[in-house]
Amino acid sequence: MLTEIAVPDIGDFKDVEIIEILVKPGDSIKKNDPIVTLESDKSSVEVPSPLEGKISSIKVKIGDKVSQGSVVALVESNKKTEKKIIDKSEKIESIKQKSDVLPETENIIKQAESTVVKSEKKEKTKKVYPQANGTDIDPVETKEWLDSLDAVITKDGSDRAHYLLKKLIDEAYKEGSNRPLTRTTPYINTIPAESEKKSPGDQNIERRIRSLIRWNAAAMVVKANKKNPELGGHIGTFASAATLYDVGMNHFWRAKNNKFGGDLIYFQGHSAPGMYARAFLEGRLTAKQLSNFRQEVGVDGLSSYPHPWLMPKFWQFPTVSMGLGAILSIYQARFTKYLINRGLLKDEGRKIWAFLGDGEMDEPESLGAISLASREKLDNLIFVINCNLQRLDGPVRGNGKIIQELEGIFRGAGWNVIKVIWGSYWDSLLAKDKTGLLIKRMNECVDGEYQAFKANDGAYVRENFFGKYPELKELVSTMTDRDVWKLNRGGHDPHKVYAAYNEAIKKKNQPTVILAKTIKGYGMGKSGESINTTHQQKKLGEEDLLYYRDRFDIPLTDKQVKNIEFYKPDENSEEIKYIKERRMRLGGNLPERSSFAKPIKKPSNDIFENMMKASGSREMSTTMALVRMLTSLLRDKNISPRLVPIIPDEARTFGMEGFFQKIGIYAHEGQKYEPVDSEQLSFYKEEKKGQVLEEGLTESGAMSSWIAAGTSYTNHDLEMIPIYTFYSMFGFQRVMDLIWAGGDSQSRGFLIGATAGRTTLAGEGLQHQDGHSHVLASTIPNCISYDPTFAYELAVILKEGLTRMHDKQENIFYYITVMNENYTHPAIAKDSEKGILKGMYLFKEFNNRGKIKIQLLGSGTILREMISAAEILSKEYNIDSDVWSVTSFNELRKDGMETERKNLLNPGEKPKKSYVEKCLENRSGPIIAASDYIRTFADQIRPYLSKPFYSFGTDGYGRSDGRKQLRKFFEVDKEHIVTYALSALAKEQLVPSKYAEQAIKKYKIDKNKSIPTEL
Ligand SMILES: Cc1ncc(C[n+]2csc(CCOP(=O)(O)OP(=O)(O)O)c2C)c(N)n1
Ligand SMILES: [Mg+2]
Repeated sequence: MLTEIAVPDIGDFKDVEIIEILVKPGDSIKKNDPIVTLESDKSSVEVPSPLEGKISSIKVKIGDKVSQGSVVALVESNKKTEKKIIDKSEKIESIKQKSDVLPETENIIKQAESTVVKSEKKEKTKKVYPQANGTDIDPVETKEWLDSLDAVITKDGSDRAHYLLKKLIDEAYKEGSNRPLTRTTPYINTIPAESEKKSPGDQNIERRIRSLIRWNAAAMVVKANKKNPELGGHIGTFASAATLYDVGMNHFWRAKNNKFGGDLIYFQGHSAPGMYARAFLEGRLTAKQLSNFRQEVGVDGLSSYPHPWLMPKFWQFPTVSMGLGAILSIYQARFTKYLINRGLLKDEGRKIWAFLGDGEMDEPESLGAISLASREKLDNLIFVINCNLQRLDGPVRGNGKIIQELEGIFRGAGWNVIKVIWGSYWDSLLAKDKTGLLIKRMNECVDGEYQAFKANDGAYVRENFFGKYPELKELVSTMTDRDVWKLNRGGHDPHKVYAAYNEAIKKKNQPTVILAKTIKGYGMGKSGESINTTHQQKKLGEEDLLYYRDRFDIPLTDKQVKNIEFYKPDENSEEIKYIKERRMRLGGNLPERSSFAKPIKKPSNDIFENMMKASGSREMSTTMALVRMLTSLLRDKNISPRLVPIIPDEARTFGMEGFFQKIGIYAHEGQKYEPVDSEQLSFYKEEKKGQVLEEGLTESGAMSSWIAAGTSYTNHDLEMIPIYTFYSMFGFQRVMDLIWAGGDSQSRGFLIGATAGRTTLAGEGLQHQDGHSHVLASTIPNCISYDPTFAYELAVILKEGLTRMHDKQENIFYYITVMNENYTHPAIAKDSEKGILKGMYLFKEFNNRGKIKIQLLGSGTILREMISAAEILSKEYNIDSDVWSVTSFNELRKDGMETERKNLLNPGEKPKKSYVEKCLENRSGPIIAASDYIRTFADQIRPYLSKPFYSFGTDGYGRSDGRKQLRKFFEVDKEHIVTYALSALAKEQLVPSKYAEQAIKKYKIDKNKSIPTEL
């Protein structure tokens, strides 16, 4: 039967233009295949077919205006008509007309009203309880309760005990008592000693290996600093974390190989020496490389911190800017699940581990995304926070306890928290502590005291920790001071760490955080153990080095120690065999960066074809042009699955809501509700296989997703094409550090600064109007940035970007600004592609008037002001001009810089010309350049020009007004350009100065107005 395909509910829009017809009569179509594309001035969406069949006829043509219900095509189908969407909306409409309140709603209201009356009548009995004030008012009763609990644990296990406790708490809450504080648990290990899974490793060998790694890591820093005291480095951090890394390396972290994708480890940035020291024992780095730690210029040295840019075969994740490792790893874990749920990656149970400092947790980026991790049930994510109680200057929480604080925060956010506070030597003391006094003492000490205990000795601990209560002093009375000193912290106990890791990897449906208590500068003795200056200790004297050697039994002679020699046992030694065997079992080496991703085939040319044509009288913004191109790319079978549109709650602003329905919003649990706009074409469709990453209001999170997707070619051997579209002001300015890390990570992808430009975004004012993102973008070496004006420029840039990043696999990324100003777009001029990509091309020549000429360079929407200015100059003043579209002052500068450098280094050779010079050298007249960004943007080409050059831009804070007013205020409107052009020509004595004076009057330009940076 014949069925009509009609335009569904398209929200508030009416009379929307058909811009594409995607089928023709005779075509077989499947359900959801796009039939036509509609475009309003706000967005561009495809109308999908509600049924399968064969197109019988098309009822519209391009340019027609349609509204909800307009028939666009007839389809021959076997099934019954599926005019479901419209039918349903009609039904709801009829219900609405009958009564304002639905009958069900009325019933609910009635029921609610009746209970309110009843509950008011209920008399509350007020009970008076004795005030406990933290003391036990009835120890016998307490004991009975505790005995009962003990019995339940013994008989039915801890899960049952937990259930009963929860029941009691819920009951107490219902009865009106304060809810007991469950944010934190006592200051003891989460895993009781008897439940620990013991490490299967050979502890003697592992200890020896760990000691060697410790030594070599410290020696590397000391050696570098002896060579050149400028070099810096850290010993204390890795010294505190060595066991945490070693247990992972020996037993847990699986490397990438041809059978498995590999776990991903975010190493704490300044613990890098430890990773190098292990790689040295594994035979991956040489002693010479270790000797060149922090020396990367002209020698085969090692980066100070993890930098994939500088050590692209070793480091995977740049982490040393505190906080970035945390947020990046969370979004990495989420992106891994995204790829799995979209069916692009096999679920191999890979884990993402992030090593973080306790001081680092104060960074907003460290904690800012933890709720996403639990909400998305990221059980592939494990945080290990090295709680050595110190940061750079002093204690992290001298007056409190960082472990307890973090426990509360992470538990509150829904994480599985495992505290590893005490080492095995404490187990027997805790077992003997029947009254709970030891735990009480553990709870009451603050971190400042815990730090002091380890900065002193056993006698001090006996006196100041145990000594507070006679019973506790008695508890350790048979122990020597040395024994007391040996009471170790959990993070230094390989068994405790093993047990925690083992639980963490098994946890389902929750991310895990391991809070490991350690000692900063562990083993450094007086030179740096647990003292406030530990962090920056990079020079160890001979005495300190000898102490360190003895402390860890390093088989080096005094002389070797004084020479700060590295130590690596023979290849056939137990240690080397063990370390290699462990890594072999775990699939290979870590860290290691590689990529076996296949390139993505470049899209066919016709995807961009439409954009190369003139838009006729049809006005559109470059944002809309971008949306159209993305929509077309989503029809390319090679590109489509790899596109990752990322949006931080701004899709509607950019007209991208059409993607919601077309490719779905990623939601790991699908959609559990019927969206309020389910009747509409662009309804809010969440699904497990959804492609859009709708991040909500988090530019940092969105940027982290972009990096995860942009580095997927190395971390998952799968190239993806992230396109993160943001309010341009909230891009570089807001998350520059993450973008920098994205560059360091060698991410590939597109960053789109939308609603860009200081005067193009009207109305929003000072905090929104971006006039400098391009300048910020220019500081990132592998970022290629463009400020295009016309749709065809954007198309050329996008096409080239895809080719360079995914066909040629260059490790670059693109920053492109798009605007929301609507105007018509001309067709691409012949042979302008190269110029568009290089940064400028001749857009138009005004040549028919006289002899006087001026060069006008415009970028973004200000190019249009330039074109208008050129028309005025031509018509009213007989002045000719060449109008250049500058797509990238940043690219022009790069080329200028490079050319200038080459010329200076080859003084005897004929100087080469920069591209901008070549464009302008045979053109006459002064040069005027303007953009919607601060003058610095256009100024970048000044050194490479031999003619008088004037640049204009939007320096100063933005403000609210319409575009015309704003451009007048910032002096980048056509009137100012005409005036300044006349003035520049007068300065060259090409025209009389009265022209400019007249223009100033004519355009009512206030000469006495301050420059906008002052207003
Ligand atoms: C954003 C940022 N700010 C400052 C620093 C300098 N810095 C490096 S490590 C450090 C202290 C880190 O303390 P913590 O996180 O506790 O690590 P620990 O060395 O104690 O393991 C500081 C301030 C940095 N790397 N990044
Ligand atoms: Mg610390």
